[in-house]
Amino acid sequence: MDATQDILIAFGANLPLAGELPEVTLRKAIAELPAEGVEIVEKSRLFITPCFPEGAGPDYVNGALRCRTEKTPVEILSILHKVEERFGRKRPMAAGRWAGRTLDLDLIAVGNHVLPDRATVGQWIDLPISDQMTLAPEQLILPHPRIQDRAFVLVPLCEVAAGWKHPILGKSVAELCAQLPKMAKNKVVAV
Ligand code: PH2
Ligand code: MG
Ligand code: MG
Repeated sequence: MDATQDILIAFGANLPLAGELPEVTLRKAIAELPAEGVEIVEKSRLFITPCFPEGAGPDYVNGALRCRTEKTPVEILSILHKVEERFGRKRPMAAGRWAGRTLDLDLIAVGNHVLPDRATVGQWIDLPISDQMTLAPEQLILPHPRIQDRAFVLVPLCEVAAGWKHPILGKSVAELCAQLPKMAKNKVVAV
């Protein structure tokens, strides 16, 4: 892989792990990435964000990373899953698609890669909200198909990758963030 490409990772947690607060778990989990070959270039602040869907669980702590690595996208994903498992994450999640979690590490983008192809990513981007509740892609989709909707991803991402341009939507992180309702952004509060 091209080691100069920006790897964007969103992280979050809303359940304690062995009595430790989500922000403690997040800091420990992120600290494990370099040993796995994922170098952290920049880390956002941590933000408290209302659970999505609203009322489905405790607030999350969210943030974002810009990283460098020579790993492939699929290798990065498996590293993220491995670290999630070390911090109490179980797959598949018994409690459902958007259940609370002790640790969530989401691969948001790898440079301007589109995986598996533009048509498939386009379909996932356009998925109606009713289907988003029940359908989850089986293969890795890049860029992550929901970034443009989510203040809890875009606000932290603005701190580390404001200029990254979405290869399908043709907009930067800063532009996507500017498009979100003010109300949604105001609820994403730096710790
Ligand atoms: N992650 C989810 C579901 N809901 N809500 C917030 N605020 N932040 C998240 O990271 C989040 C969520 C599934 O990954
Ligand atoms: Mg995830
Ligand atoms: Mg997630």
